[in-house]
Amino acid sequence: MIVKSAEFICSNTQISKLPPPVKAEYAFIGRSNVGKSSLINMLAGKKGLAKTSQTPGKTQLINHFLINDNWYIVDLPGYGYARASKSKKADWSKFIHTYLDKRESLQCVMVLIDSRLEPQKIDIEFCNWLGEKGLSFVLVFTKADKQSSIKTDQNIAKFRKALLETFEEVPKHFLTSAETQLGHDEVLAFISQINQQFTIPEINF
Ligand SMILES: Nc1nc2c(ncn2[C@@H]2O[C@H](COP(=O)(O)OP(=O)(O)OP(=O)(O)O)[C@@H](O)[C@H]2O)c(=O)[nH]1
Ligand SMILES: [Mg+2]
Repeated sequence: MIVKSAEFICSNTQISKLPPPVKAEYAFIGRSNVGKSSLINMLAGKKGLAKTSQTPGKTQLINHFLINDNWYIVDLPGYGYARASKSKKADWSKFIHTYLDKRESLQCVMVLIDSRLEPQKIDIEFCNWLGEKGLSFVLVFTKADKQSSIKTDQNIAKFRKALLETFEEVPKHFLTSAETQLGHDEVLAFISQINQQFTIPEINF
């Protein structure tokens, strides 16, 4: 897929104010600072589209970006931001879980995992929650440029093994780098394939 246009549509804290669920939508989620906003910019080919930061906790809203006038990328706040207050963490968590569970047009959750790290409990737990809810998801390993491919492969293998404790089959995964554009074509091809089968969901108002 070639991205011809990418535009910011809206930021929200309220589910009721999201754009109508009439276009295919892909949520990008993962731990704070994993590289969600950077990956979105890399895929969209537009550097300043989603705001990135070295300080975790930058993205605090549900942000919709319209790609090719046809489908949405959604940038979500990271989970596990240690310095947020307990009540704020609980608020975000409830809000994100409600969004993921209820959004009719959500086609796939892109779960971002830092490829430099050994499996983290919080990521495994999040995947397990998606599994329990029956939401389809893929794993997107980020920051592949930061270490040797041997190390990356080891971490991916460990993560897949950890998921096999609760899943019969491990979901598809992608290896990416916002720096080198690794994974750009593969992730967009995957999304394009799903888009072709998208039909507007029936909504009960
Ligand atoms: N080397 C390298 N650095 C990256 C990559 N992706 C992100 N970063 C850096 O990691 C930091 C966090 O990136 P963001 O894209 O803001 O991360 P985020 O997941 O959106 O963070 P929050 O919105 O705070 O949850 C920034 O300093 C980025 O430049 C990558 O693929 N390679
Ligand atoms: Mg962000």
